[in-house]
Amino acid sequence: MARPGLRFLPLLPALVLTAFAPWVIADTRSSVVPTTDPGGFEIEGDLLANSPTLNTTDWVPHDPGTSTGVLTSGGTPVDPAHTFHLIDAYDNSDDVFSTGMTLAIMPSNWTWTTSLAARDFNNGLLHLTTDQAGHTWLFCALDRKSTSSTAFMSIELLQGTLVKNADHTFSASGTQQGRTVDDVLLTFVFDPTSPSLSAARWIELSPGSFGFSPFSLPPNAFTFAINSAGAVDVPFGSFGNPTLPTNQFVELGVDLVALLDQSPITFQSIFIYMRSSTSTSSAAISDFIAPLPLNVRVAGVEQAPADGYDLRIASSNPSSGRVELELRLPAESRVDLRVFDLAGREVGRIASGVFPAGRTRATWQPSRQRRPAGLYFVRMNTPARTIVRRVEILP
Ligand SMILES: [Ca+2]
Ligand SMILES: [Ca+2]
Ligand SMILES: [Ca+2]
Repeated sequence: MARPGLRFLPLLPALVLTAFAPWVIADTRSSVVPTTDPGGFEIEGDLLANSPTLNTTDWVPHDPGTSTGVLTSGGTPVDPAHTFHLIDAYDNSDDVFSTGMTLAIMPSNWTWTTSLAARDFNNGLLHLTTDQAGHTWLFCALDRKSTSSTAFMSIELLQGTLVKNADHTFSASGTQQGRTVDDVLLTFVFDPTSPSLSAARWIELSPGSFGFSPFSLPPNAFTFAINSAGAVDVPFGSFGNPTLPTNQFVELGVDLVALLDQSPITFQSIFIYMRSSTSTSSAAISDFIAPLPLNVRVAGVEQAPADGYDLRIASSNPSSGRVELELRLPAESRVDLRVFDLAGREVGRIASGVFPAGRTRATWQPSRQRRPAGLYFVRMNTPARTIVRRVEILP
């Protein structure tokens, strides 16, 4: 279903390294995200609106306060175009991946069975909304039955369709047996003492060889919280109970703008599943929630931003060496142009000074010895605006 009301403006992502060393940001980051939901959406580790912060939106209604839930107390989405309540079976009636399924097996080859999940979900809550800057946010809340081990919760955003079939297979339309270059995989590590969120992107690692490649989440582009402080109310029920015990609930929010580069992209499916580790290849996959069909168009920003500032990669990207850049300024302006690696280390200063209005060319020539192949960010700073573009340097 189309969501014409949503607008997605991309920005800076990153990739690189190996498929085995995800860029992980640890820390619990409770916050009220300034979305257009009344009062903003509160990510603090419970489901109740107006609590503890008054007049903030959350998953379910709660008095007192002026804001409300995006679901009813019974768990029904108030706006079914933007909020989804996925319900998964639990205990022995659950649909789970067959033994031997891993993240390295392509979706078209996955199979499932019915049994008790090693790591069990019951509810998956999703809410797509927009912040005051026009960025689209994806909020997700998940429960888990067991606290006996760390849970690795995956949220995969696929450009292709993904359907669970009655004959215990899946049908997936993505280009590489179900996945498509630039599909996104978010992973929440539910470790109560060290929770973290990481992201990876499906890329062509070498000609004909594909895999997930980690990329950093910009610091202001995500938030998450678990119920480490105690049980939380779940009015519509979780694993048959009206509350979820300590450390069995997580909610997170991601600014989708920050996951994307300049290229427009459409996600047609969102798929939530558990896996056994952070590995994006060998991890066993266990419980899943039936994939949700979406049609979320994330517009590119090849079109210059309305204020006239822009930074474009004028040479091919990925690049085998020299990177040509084009700066666009609506007025004479001080500009600082630098390059950073995935860890945020500055690796190059391209230009610094006052530049004229209009278009100016600049060049970054990475040193082959000091700048290994991988992903870099080019950042243009002006007093009015900061723009970051992703550049991939090929081996
Ligand atoms: Ca909350
Ligand atoms: Ca399931
Ligand atoms: Ca389940």
